[in-house]
Amino acid sequence: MKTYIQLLAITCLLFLSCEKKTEKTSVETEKKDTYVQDNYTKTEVDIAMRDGIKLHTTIYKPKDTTQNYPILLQRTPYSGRPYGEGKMRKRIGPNEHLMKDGYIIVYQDVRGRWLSEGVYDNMRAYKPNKSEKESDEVSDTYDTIDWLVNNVSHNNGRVGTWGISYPGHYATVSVIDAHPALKASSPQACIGDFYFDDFHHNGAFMLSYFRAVSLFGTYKDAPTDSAWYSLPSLGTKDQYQFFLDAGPLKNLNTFFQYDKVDNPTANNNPDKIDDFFWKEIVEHPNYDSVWQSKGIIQHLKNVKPSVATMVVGGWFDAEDLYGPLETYKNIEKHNPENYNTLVFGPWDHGGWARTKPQNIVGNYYFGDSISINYQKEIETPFFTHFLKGEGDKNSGLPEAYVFDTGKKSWKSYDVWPPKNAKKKSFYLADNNTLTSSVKGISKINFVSDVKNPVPYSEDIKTVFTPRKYMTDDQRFAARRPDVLVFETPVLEEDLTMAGDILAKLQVATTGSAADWIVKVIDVHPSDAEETNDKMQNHLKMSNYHMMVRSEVLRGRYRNSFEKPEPFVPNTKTSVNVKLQDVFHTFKKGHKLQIQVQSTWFPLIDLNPQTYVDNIYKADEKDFKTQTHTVFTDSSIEFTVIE
Ligand code: PG9
Repeated sequence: MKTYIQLLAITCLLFLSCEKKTEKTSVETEKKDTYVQDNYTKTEVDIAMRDGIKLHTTIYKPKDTTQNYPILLQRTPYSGRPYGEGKMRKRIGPNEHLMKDGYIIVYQDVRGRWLSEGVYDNMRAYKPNKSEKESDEVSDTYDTIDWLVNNVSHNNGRVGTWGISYPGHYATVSVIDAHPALKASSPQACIGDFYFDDFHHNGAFMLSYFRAVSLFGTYKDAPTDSAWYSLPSLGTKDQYQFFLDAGPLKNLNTFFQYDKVDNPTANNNPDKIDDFFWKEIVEHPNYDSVWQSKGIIQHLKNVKPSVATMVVGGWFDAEDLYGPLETYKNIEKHNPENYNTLVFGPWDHGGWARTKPQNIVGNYYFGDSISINYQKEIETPFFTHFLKGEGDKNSGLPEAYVFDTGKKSWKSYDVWPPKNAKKKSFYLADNNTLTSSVKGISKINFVSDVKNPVPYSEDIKTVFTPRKYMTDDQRFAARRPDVLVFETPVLEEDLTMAGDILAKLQVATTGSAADWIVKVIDVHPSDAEETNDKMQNHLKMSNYHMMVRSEVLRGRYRNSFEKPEPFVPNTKTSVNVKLQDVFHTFKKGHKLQIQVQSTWFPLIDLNPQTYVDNIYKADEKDFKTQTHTVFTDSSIEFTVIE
């Protein structure tokens, strides 16, 4: 039995140790936060491109000048700030290990952004046959690397590029007509094409991106260190109701000086958003030469073998999934001799760059230290090997390092999709079933009400870009009459999907236009373990309907993204919807479920369901409720590993 004095002493000791720990933790945090200040110097230079335009470039150099260092370069539209003497980032480089290993780390404002000169263009088109003084992002990158290796002291002549999302796109750009000093590039969640990444999915406008349009759509008339654009304020957090009340897309033109943006002049009227990008979206609803010229995937045919690439993405990335998958596959396809690897984990957009101990996407928990281990065991060795080490193909890293989001474990393959993957089809049958063969052909009808579209999420909130829905529970949708549900019986053995998915729908509509959304869902058993104490209160893992993959096809583009076609009313029509790759085991005891619907609001805009030339210019009267039909000889073709 402890005496009062003893208890008092223990309490004091406990208090002191906590104090010490808190003090130590805060000192430690302090130490970590001043690491860059303590170990790097920062300079800012304006590098002249071949056409004379100067790009603002921020250079962090190790203070220790007893050795030479590789250069790690990130080109970004999001600013290389902080600007100004003595103002430094607390973290630099792809991760903390590389920051501490010692690199010259460079951030550059791309042309037309922030403190760089020039006029910005989204996904600025690559010009293969430029004249000497002509420029594009490829030449800007080449000129930048050339200046850096010839002007920054203590560099070892080897350069790497990296970036996530738009910066990831500029990393992809760096491997085209690459500078000889470029030895390694890691495009991560890299935008491939704005018609299939971010703002559009297969012809549908990502209405949930509406507020992001302004971030990339307004001109500035001089280098600036403060934002020259402003995001539209919707005046409500209920994005579903706001956009439903707003009606046709044309009613949103009021957020932009839609009629003024013919000439890319300065936006001298700060109260208004003078948005050239909105006009580009509105005037080009089809996959025409404007979007095609900006896509980077088509230009990945001659990547020098001297440039090693590691493409990184997240299976639940709501923004850029097409980009990294197509970037990896096209480098692989057109440059088979190159060192080109793939890392895809259980992450949302950029999740692999975070250092949170728990890896959770939305309400779904995948495990601890997944991104922390990736940074230490994959990303750091990649750059070390090619920028400081041997630089040969023996990096010791796998060709495809992919996370099975059902088993919650990593697998390495020497090719992606895996060699032994095979196609396996399920048919959308009566009585909400998925069957392995067609059991007669019947019709399943549903009313698609444009006044009551299917929500894409249960959450009442306004997003800058969508994110969480990619693993969200789909029971709320399954219980709507305008969402068709098809599912297997409880699986008696694991079913592992590894690769892309193709929904081969047989449909009809009373109208002349329709969107087709397909969702692949992992139905968890009723006794599923509650693994996430941060889950939204109204949810439980019991019977959790986890979204594994989803995609839309705007039906007018079923035969061509360039040449839209109406549906002939009440006529059975083939519509194929390609869904991006997955790596997911539907475990024994779970069920595979498919949902099919025609609205997904406001993730995407509403289809009028009567054919008009340009939905961005449709009128209220064009929007009509229709009855759609799915025939039971529709099938879903999966890529599976037996
Ligand atoms: N790809 C992402 C994005 C692009 C455009 C608008 C909003 C987001 C990104 O760069 O983060």
